[in-house]
Amino acid sequence: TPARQETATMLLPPPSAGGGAIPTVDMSAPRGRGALSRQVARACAEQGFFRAVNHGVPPAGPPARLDAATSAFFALAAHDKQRAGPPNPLGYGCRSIGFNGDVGELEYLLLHANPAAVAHRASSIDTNDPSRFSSVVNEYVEAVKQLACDILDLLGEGLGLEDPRLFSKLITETDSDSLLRINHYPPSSAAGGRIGFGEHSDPQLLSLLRANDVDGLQVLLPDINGKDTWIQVPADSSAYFINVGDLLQALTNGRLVSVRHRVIASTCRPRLSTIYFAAPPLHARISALPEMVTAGSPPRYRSFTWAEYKTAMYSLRLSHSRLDLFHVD
Ligand code: GA4
Repeated sequence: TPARQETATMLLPPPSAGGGAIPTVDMSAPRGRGALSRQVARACAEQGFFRAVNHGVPPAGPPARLDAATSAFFALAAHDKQRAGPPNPLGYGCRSIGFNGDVGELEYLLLHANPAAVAHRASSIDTNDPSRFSSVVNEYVEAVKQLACDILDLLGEGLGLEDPRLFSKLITETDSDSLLRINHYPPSSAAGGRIGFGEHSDPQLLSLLRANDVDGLQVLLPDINGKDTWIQVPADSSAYFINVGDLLQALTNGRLVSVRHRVIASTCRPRLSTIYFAAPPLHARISALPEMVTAGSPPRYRSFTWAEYKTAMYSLRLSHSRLDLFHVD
């Protein structure tokens, strides 16, 4: 059962300190665009994960303003925060994750990234100045969406797609289903740490995470012997951590891999992270791109819509490898 798996991970040897195993990509393209697109595609194919530096989002701008607004919200009394909950699936949540019994040592805000949805939620999150809260969220979403498009275009180029902008077009549609999640992990003194957010892969196309300088994120990467190993991702508040989601794995017929990751809360300071989940519209049909299908690699997954995938994901536990349900054969 998933609950038993979670306990088991805590009994494993401590994860490797993995600064070196995590690819770092300098988004300012010091070696030119061609080299950058190949580097991004390679990281997403081999690890499904990389650290983006010189990404063009000024830390003192939208990220700092969003951190201030969300920290102020998490500092409110519990009953004030509950006004923005329960997460159904959007809104304020505390400990409980999803609808099937998953729990983690955290509280969070889950918002739809579109401005109308943000405006609708804002009045229960910042009762004094909802329009300020909305504009802080919207300007952050604009900045991070731009970075997401840059990365998706580089991936399209690096993979040699006939239409290199195909991925980014999915997330710039006005009815794109992208989300913003802000996680607040309280400090923990438990030996070995406690599960902040259990092992899972992200269902969407691409996730872009920014956090304060408190460690906790771990990714499951293949080591030199090809065996999967949990790698500790050293905190870097000036970087974005990018991971491939299930939909990008399906569209590329498995060329890009949706990485499993988790958060272990084990420090004396709270961790604050903000993740943008870039997603297509609900009606978008997901099937392997013709360029990714060859005689040697036939389609791995049956075609599905994002709406259909979401229905499956909300009916399953967090740790489920849900893309397996769509595997052909
Ligand atoms: C994991 C990635 C994102 O945080 C998220 C999560 C979602 C939720 O918290 O509502 C899910 C989880 C995530 C996948 C399986 C289901 C749905 C909790 C859960 C048990 C917002 C998402 O899109 O999928």
